[in-house]
Amino acid sequence: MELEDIYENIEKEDIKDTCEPQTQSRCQDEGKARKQRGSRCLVLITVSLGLICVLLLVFIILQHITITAERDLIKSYKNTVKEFNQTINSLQDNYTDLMTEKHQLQNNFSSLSQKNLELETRVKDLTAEKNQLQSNFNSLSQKKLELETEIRKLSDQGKGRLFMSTEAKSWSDSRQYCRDCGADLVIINTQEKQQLVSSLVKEIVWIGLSDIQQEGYMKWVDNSPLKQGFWEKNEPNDAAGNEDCIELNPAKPVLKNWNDIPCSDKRKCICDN
Ligand SMILES: [Ca+2]
Ligand SMILES: [Ca+2]
Repeated sequence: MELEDIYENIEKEDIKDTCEPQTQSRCQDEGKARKQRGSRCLVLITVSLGLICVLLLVFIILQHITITAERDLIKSYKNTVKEFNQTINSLQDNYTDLMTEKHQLQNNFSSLSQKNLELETRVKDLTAEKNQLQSNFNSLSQKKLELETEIRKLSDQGKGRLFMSTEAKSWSDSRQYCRDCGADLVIINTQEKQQLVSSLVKEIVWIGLSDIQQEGYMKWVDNSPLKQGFWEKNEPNDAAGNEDCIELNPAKPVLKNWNDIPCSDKRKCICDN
């Protein structure tokens, strides 16, 4: 049964119960008015319920939108956190690599510092050696100047002209070569002349000294006796009893470069006129 019918029946019952026959017409008018008011109430209730439904629907939609937005936001947060963690892990890996590289560079730096110290020490040693060599060079230059001065002095004094033969011969043949040139084998009777002859020759040569005439009695070619000898160590030794002629070896120390050898050996010679 519909609500409108129920209201109508109730009203009819009310009218039947309350109206007298003589006032039947007026009662019908009142019933109609009540019926109209009931219809308005019904419409009002229906409209209210509709509005409530619409409001509920709007509320539900808004809630749905809000929840969806929050869910998307949470999802976005999760992605951000995940990316942040990945970035942290990547940075940690980079940090580890950089620390390893730093240690390697520190080791390289230590090694290079050690090498630098060694090179500095080496440079100091070489500098000291260079200074020593420079000093020696200066000393030798000074000696060279002195020898050149001595050569000029000897030349100026007209004490003869030294020259070397071009062919290796025995001591006697070499002396004959000098004589054929108007000279004789060189006589060395001073330290200065020993230094001069030693500086002039580059190979072993005969000089004008021998003990041919009497063993152990050294004489120059002008028959003057030997006063000062510049012998090698343990010379003269007259080895095998057959060493009577004297050679000068410029490769030996300048004041210790004489040796007695067999006169038949072949050498170039120094002549002095
Ligand atoms: Ca001898
Ligand atoms: Ca000897």
